[in-house]
Amino acid sequence: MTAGNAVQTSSLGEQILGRINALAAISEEAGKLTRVYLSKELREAAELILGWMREAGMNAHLDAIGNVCGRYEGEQAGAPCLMLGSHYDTVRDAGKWDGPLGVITAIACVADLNRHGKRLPFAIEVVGFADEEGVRFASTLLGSRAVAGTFDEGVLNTRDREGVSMRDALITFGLDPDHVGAAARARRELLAYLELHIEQGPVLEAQDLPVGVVSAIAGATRLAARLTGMAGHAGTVPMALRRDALTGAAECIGAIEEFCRTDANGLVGTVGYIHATPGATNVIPGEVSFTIDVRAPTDMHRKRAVGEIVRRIEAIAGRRQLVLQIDVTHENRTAPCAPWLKEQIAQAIDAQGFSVFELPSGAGHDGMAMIDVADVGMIFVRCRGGISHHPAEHVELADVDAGARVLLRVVENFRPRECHLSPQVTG
Ligand code: HGY
Ligand code: MN
Ligand code: MN
Repeated sequence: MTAGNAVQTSSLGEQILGRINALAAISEEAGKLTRVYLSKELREAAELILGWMREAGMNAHLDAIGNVCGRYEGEQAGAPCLMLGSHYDTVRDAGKWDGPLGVITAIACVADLNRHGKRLPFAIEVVGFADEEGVRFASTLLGSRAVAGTFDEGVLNTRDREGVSMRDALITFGLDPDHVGAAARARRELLAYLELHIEQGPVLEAQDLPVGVVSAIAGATRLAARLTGMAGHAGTVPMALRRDALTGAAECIGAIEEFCRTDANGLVGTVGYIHATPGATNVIPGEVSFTIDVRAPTDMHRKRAVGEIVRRIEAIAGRRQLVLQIDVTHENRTAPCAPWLKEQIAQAIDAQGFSVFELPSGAGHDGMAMIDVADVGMIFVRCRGGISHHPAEHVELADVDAGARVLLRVVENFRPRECHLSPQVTG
């Protein structure tokens, strides 16, 4: 896509699809898509995205935490902005749409404005957040928390599985860990934060709709558990005398699944990672670490569930004479989307000839952090079978195009809130 008055030779969707594939080629694993926070592949992806932003007529830079940031001025330079965005990091063995679709679609919308020489009464900023998934370091939403001014500098000392601290990883990436605070923005600079993202669930497909309006983003609690028993000889220690950390963990994991499965109110619990040591066939595991991800439609329900899950794990550990260490590593409250933004998204969907359908997000998004500095709106795009966090993640070209046209329509018809138009808006 070239800036200026280039003839539009392909649909928005086709241009977006080409860039989705280009970005998906940047991975730290051959044959899989994995691009974690502060990796050299994330840096390579950042340079590619910054180039696209500049082609679209934006000033673009990497901010102090590693987000890619582009700005397209309005009629008056320096005006508050409508911020569009999503994340450009991925989970391990990821699909190519989760995150990048929102970033690339936002850039395509700005490029369309630029191609037609359009300037709006406000600026448009596009941000690609550097760490929404929280794969490398236990915490998550690091990029959007930095922008929202809620970044906890204590996480700089967390280490990845290779023992590299976030502090050192930032330095290797070319950033100054003591300078992360410079990424923070003031509320008065942002009219709203608007994110387009794949649904990552089956609801839009079941409704036979290409797009939807997000009502709220479900909160999440992540925990790290460690069970310590006694390693021993697999051939000589009688079963009744064992303190096997791995069979203890297995009972805990079964208990988590059973508790969530029998809950009637949408509770979900996941153990996504487990590691047993010493890890030899003929040695009884002495220590096991595993993660727990708990989500529910309301914060109260989730917190109650986390309390009950911890109690059940404590009881199992006690009965098996295992030492338990369990910590909350990350917690995000449910983030409601702003009614005035939902209304403008609904109008854009209707104007594009689609039925308006509102749905909650079970997946977490950067809007959970951005809500601390701006009102949040989200547009969901249908994905095949609701599959996500999996290489089979897929969006049909027509839906890519539909999402782009809806986002562009919201942007071109965006009406800031009255409070933003009065000069005394404070930060
Ligand atoms: O885990 C989530 O819900 C998001 O994809 N990071
Ligand atoms: Mn994700
Ligand atoms: Mn995502």
